[in-house]
Amino acid sequence: MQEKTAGVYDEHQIQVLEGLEAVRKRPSMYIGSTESRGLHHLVFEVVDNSIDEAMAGYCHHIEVTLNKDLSVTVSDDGRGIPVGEHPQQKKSALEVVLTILHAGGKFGGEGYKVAGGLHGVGLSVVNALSKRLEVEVEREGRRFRQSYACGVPLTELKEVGPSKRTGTKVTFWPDDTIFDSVDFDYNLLAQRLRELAFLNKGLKIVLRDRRPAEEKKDVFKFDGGISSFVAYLNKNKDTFPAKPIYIEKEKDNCWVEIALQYHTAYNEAIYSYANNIRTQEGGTHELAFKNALTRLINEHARRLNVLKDNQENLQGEDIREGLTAVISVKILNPQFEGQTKTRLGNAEVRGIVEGILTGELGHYLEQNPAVAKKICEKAVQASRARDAARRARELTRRKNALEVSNLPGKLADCASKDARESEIFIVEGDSAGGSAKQGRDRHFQAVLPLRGKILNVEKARLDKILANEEIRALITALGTGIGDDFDVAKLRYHKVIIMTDADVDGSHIRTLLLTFLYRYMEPLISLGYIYIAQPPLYKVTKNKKEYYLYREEDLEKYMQKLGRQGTTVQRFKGLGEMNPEQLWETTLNRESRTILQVKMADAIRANEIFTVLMGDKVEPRRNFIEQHAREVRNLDI
Ligand code: 0RA
Repeated sequence: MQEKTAGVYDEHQIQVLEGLEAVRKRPSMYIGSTESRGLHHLVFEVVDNSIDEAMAGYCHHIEVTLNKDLSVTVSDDGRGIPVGEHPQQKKSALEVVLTILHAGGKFGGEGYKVAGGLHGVGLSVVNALSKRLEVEVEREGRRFRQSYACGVPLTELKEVGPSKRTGTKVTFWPDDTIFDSVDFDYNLLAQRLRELAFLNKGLKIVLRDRRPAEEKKDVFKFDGGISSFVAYLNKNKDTFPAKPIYIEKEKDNCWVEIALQYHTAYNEAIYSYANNIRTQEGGTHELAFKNALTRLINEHARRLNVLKDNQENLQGEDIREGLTAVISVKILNPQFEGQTKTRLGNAEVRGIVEGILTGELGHYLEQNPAVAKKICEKAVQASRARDAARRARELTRRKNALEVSNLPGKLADCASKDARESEIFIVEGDSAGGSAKQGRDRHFQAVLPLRGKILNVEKARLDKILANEEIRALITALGTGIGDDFDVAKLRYHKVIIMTDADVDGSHIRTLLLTFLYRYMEPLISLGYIYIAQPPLYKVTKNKKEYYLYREEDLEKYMQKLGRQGTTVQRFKGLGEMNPEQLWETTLNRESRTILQVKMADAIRANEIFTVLMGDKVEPRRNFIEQHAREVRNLDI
């Protein structure tokens, strides 16, 4: 073998080198970015290949290990990447997969019935972006091994011994000259691997961290599949029915799995997937689910006389109040559309999902009339509340209360009308509000003081939320409207800065505000418009020189540096204790302040956090707070 390929530098080799060079020159084109997201993408890329093998029915166990030497190993018990010579390329199929762009697993024989789509850029991209990669394949009773550096083979494919099993093991060292950091985040990997285990029922995925002194390990295996997923999403809620409703059926090569369960709170959480990829923008499968559900529940509401003849049909959003659902389809040629390519476009899926849901859920509701009744009654209540909210909105709209032309009295607006340069400080309390109003730069900084605590929107329906004075002032000031009326283009300030005291009440108010923004104006968070101000905790004065300290641990450092003699320390308990100049200098002035941007790493995690922090159950909240008490500064949702 050695002789056969050594020294051969034909057009194929040149193409390979050009391909890998292109990946190394413009990594973001292939993996999105060279920041943390792109780095983790490498792992998911390798795992996706094993998942494909699992979807084809040949792999039952995947292990992902973060090694001490900063490499990552992904191994599976699938059939093993083929090692025979590729007829056109004159090298092993394994080497083709690892060196040629887009040479996924879909060559030779039958290929896969279903293959993971979207980010399938292939193992060759991972190889090109790794300073070293080692692959081991077991199949046909033998074990093979090959090593690469920056995508180029270091060795021939070698047979290294016999084997009684089959599988593939890939270990790679991400190139630290390409990635900003090669430090993997265990929790981020755990979240996606857990999700993949939910989406592929019975598949065992083990994640290990061998970097710290004490090894960490999680085993994800769910025999209930997405039914376990829904139970997990609802784990801190009061739910009905006790076990999620679960549907699984195949038609015309489209495999459909749906799980749903209601809870007593009000938010709707639908997560849809096509070939294991989250379809954030929805698509035909999600539309079909919503349509069929609306039709079914209306039919049952009439049949059960929960909805009278003279009453109008229930609307979809009423039927989905308090619903958690996961929809997963696996199909042959998924078409991804939309701005972020996360909307499923396949038209044929629509009829299939509608048919399956109507048949299966219809059957369930007939068999379980008590559950059917409870769902219908909840929807009727939601519909009443929505009517009340609409009336409240119409009333306030007539009075222009939610219109920009009638800005709230306590808003001190800025002079600029250009949202891109404008910012608004949402300030706790009138006294801090006063200082902020005097201290700000009124050209582009607006101030809205809020009195006391705003309503906990996690425990109230929209009608009650809209009746709340503080929330109305906030909605009007921001200008976007909420719910159906929400329009991000109408946002009046591109920086919305929450400024609360550095105490327990302050963080409570901040969480209430974030909960409201997350549940009713979510795009403001995901588009990065929301910030948290960082006022100082102390002022230290020595020889007429002033130092502002923003972190508890800095106090001792400064005291040692300056000496205790003649040094005075002022602790700011609240924003109100700072005069306008101090507030400007430390917290408002763009030149000198720090503000934290609120980021949303993961929609599922964010939903979970807000449920825990603001929902009904006390026990999970206490646990969460105990767990995270030390890291409150980094609580990004
Ligand atoms: C192509 C064909 C076959 C298996 C694979 C690819 C395969 C690729 C990867 C990547 C990671 N793990 C994998 N496991 C399998 C099947 C060839 C056959 O035996 O018929």
